[in-house]
Amino acid sequence: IVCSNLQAFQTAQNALHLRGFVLGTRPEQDIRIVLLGKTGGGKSIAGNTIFGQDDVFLSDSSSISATQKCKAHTKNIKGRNITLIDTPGFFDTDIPEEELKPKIVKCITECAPGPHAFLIVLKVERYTVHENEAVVKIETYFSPEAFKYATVLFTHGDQLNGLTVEKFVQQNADLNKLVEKCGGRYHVIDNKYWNTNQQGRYSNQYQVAELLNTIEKMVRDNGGGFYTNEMLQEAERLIQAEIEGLRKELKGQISEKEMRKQAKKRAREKLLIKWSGIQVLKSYIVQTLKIKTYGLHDATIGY
Ligand SMILES: Nc1nc2c(ncn2[C@@H]2O[C@H](COP(=O)(O)OP(=O)(O)OP(=O)(O)O)[C@@H](O)[C@H]2O)c(=O)[nH]1
Ligand SMILES: [Mg+2]
Repeated sequence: IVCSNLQAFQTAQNALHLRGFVLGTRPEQDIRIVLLGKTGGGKSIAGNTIFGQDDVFLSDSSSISATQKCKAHTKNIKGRNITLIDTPGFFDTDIPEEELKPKIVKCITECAPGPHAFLIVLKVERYTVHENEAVVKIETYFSPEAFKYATVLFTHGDQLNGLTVEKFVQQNADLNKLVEKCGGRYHVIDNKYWNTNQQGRYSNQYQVAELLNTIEKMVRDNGGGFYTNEMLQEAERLIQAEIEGLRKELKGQISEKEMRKQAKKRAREKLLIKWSGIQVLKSYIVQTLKIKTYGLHDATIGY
């Protein structure tokens, strides 16, 4: 009896493990990661660092706000399709509502049916009131549910000046609190000075590999699901409807990937009209980051 109990226990354990594996780390499953943070924090270049390329997302040191529109790019890293969604500085922007609307709608359609991970991009720098504001703002926008999917990514790691990143976080109560809300998940890169560091903990290569491990683990811990809410779901429904329309219209003349791209564009135009009555900026962002999460069973996957 003891033996068969043990066997049953092991079978259950294996099944559970397998379930976690199947749901969480299906290699064919795309992982969608959205980069969020203040303007000039290094979101775009961090995207390039993660992809190990310097030309995916554009950055311009001479302008105040370099990224004007959300841009998504997918690359296969170690057999896994990683999509990064770069955003403009949503958290500190004074852009008028009307200008912001299409940007947010683009972000929602690029993330639909929802991101697996939010990367909160913050600079390593001496603490200022200004920085504190950004941290507090992020905390108010993120619901506890959204924090389950969030990781802090520090840029300008060179400015640690020999301090360990753990010490840097500990030194600051608000930062510490933010990191704790993100389940203790954080990494540090330097988009300028650590590209050529080949070894050691403080090199981009090491930190990016660790970051992707952290995200994989987080996805697994979240049961393989991604963050979603009503707006993201609505966007996805519309995209799927547009794909169906295009499939009939074009009868296999274009690839699935191209079809989804075109469908997203059409969906965006419709959503802009549909959501035009909604008081945008704050409500969009708040709604995007709040509400509930669906597990894999409720979600559409496979692209
Ligand atoms: N030294 C150093 N400079 C960096 C680092 N990351 C970004 N920069 C510089 O900071 C500036 C802004 O970087 P971006 O990646 O464009 O910042 P962003 O967050 O995308 O900014 P917006 O698109 O305006 O929201 C650029 O001039 C970068 O070269 C870093 O880790 N170290
Ligand atoms: Mg940018």
